Amino acid sequence: MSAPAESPLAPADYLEIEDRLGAHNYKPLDVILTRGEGVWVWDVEGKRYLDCLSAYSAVNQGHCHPRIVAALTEQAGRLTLTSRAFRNDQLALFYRDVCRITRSHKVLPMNSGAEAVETAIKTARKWGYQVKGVPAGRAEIVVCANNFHGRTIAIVGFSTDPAARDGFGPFAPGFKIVPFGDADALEEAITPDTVAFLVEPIQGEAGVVIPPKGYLGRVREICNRHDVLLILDEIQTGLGRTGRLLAEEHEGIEADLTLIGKALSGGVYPVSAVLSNSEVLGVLKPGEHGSTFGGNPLACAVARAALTVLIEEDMIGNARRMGAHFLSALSRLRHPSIREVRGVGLMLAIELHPSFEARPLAEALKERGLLCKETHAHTLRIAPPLVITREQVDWAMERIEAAFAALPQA
Ligand code: IF1
Repeated sequence: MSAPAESPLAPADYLEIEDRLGAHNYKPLDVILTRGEGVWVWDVEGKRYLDCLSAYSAVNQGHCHPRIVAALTEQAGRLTLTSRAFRNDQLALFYRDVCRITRSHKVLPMNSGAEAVETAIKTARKWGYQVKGVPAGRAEIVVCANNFHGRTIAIVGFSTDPAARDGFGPFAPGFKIVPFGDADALEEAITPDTVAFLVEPIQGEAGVVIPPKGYLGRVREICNRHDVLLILDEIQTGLGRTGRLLAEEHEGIEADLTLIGKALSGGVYPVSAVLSNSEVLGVLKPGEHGSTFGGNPLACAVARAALTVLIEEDMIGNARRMGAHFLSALSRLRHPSIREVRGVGLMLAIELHPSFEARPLAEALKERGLLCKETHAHTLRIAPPLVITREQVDWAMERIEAAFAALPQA
């Protein structure tokens, strides 16, 4: 069959060129996508798939949401980039919207998630020296084992994943690692030089690891008592994914610094931000931090539209309802390979017993029209766009049941 007109290459040619010319830092499923709409994506041969990854939760609003794309094209034709050396007429509107929606006092816009994390680390250290009074050069930040916060040198330096870290040193000092979900371990790790605790409310890359109930509440209390900033990385859990605007709401707490990215643009454009609920961001002075693209008018217009549709179209409520429906359907799956099914909102995972690999399951689901990605060897992550309907969840479940039925029993 010949490829559609908009795809100039045959499928095999895409693979060959990527293999020959690209760095091999990914091992994608061999599906070549060319179009997306809502929960659906189409490959170059016209086959349709239900997207159960949502670009790692960047496409929470669904592919090519018309209102976000309209904001992008309208702004792209007017003004895209001024740099922060000048002002633009979109930045204030973005600040106003994002602070109102997240009830934050201040915001600092960046582009990628990793940049938001780096920004928070710099800000927390500066706060530690200027406000907390930590002696120069001594600031410590506590992080969790099995964290995922991005790919920069500082960030991979405090990763415990050998694939992310090994061979990339030397790294930045000043980080201490404690087990995730263990508030006592955090308290023991804190010293007078500790300026912040950086944590994901639910660990994504680790395999959708949900901490014990009450963990974040205790963490908040410990941070308060020791004058330590709580930095929540909500880059994956935020913006509706878990059925709340921010995952911190599940435990009724507020972070000092909250990091958002990914779905802040609906997957249309890289936009991230550091939100501050106290005056922590106030420690930064002109010249101390920045970015050529951070806060550009195109990003601001896109992000405002992405936040607007998330709220106006009740995607957060839908994530809560469809997440509960999906989780209860997944919980009824019966197969000897399944160790546990878990999730919050539409951040779901099926963990297999150690003798079963998740990758062949992802391949089998792809053949049946469902795109999922394994995380590590034994966990399959399921995270569709938040616009998914009950019928689409049921459609996905039929494929998941069929894929398990076709798996070997042992
Ligand atoms: C890759 C995982 C997801 C993140 C959290 C910061 C960042 C991420 C909690 C950095 C990014 C991505 C990046 C992607 C794989 C991916 C991922 F599998 F590794 F864990 F989403 F589940 N904090 N997550 O999850 O944001 O700089 O990429 O914009 O291959 O690196 P970024």
